[in-house]
Amino acid sequence: MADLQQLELDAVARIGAAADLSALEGLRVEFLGKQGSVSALLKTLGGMSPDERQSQGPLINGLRQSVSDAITARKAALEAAELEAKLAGETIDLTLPAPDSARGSVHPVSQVMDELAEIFADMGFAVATGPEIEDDWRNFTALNIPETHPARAMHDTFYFPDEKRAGPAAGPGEGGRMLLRTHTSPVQIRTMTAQEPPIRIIAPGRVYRSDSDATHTPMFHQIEGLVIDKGINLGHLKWTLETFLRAFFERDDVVLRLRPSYFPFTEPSVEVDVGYTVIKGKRVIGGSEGWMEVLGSGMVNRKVIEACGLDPDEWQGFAFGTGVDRLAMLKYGMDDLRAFFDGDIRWLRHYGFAALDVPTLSGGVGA
Ligand code: 2NL
Repeated sequence: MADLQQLELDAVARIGAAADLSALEGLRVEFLGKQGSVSALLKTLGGMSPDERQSQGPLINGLRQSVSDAITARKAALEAAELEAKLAGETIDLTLPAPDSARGSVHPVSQVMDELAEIFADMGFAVATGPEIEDDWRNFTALNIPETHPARAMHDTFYFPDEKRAGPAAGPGEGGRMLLRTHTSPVQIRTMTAQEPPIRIIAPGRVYRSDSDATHTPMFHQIEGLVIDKGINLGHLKWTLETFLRAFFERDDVVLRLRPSYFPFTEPSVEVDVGYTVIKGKRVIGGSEGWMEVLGSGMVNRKVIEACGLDPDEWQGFAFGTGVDRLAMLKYGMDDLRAFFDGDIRWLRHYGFAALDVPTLSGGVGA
């Protein structure tokens, strides 16, 4: 009897003094574990006479309960202290001063997008946007891209798996396979089917193609432009692109070269090169020592105008398209497209722009 009381006093005192959770666990094993001292006492009940068991049972069970309660209490106290220490260590001093200068910067793609929107706004173009998940009809069919065109192949286009909608659609709103848009042209298709001409829009945004190497990323940024009005001709196209490229590269000596080309959605189609001059081994836009391709364009194909429900004898137009990432590389002198999307803070610090920066030709133009 006196032994059990002494045992309880000692055990509760040692538990109350356990320094941490692992020391406490050691004590739990020592008293209540399979080979524990309290457990051993409980086992002796089996060998006792009924009278003995009647008197000893409540005492030994009482001891087990006190030890168990002491462990639970100590555990709660140690955990509370641990949390308290952690919170104390994580205190944020809100009275600290703000950083001397802003830490973030504007990504070159955002900078160039803003420049493009501003230049075209000055020429009377509105900015149009649309969904990145499109249907087969708006991305391909309405643009006179045939069923057999290589761009439609699985290895170029990211299609969504959807058996119910399998196959192309014949008209707008008829469903058809869903896909990640491969260009921003479906935005122009949406504009032409939703509003009356005259139309003057640019459509900037993300586009997706199943392609990946030093000069291609599966997602990139495109900008397209569209004008639909009466009596539009190639002269309007050339003036618009020349005015745009001179403003963008901030030089009056930008020279354009128009080469005949082919796109299903334009007829005739023209590829646009800008001239460059080599200064100290670097290509600088302006002059005509060499040529770099910067845009694809042409007069909107009659079939595209018809597909959008307009009369091609009444309405004509021109369209163009180019890569925003590529324009940024040319203007600001980056050479690896993949770095655009790595999110490396050092690259962003080097090439990023201050929030209200005025664009300059600092980087020159790369290859
Ligand atoms: C390129 C060429 C181009 C267009 C895009 C277009 C859109 C409509 C109708 C007709 Cl709705 N054309 N867009 C036209 C010519 C070229 O892009 O090389 N892009 C990277």
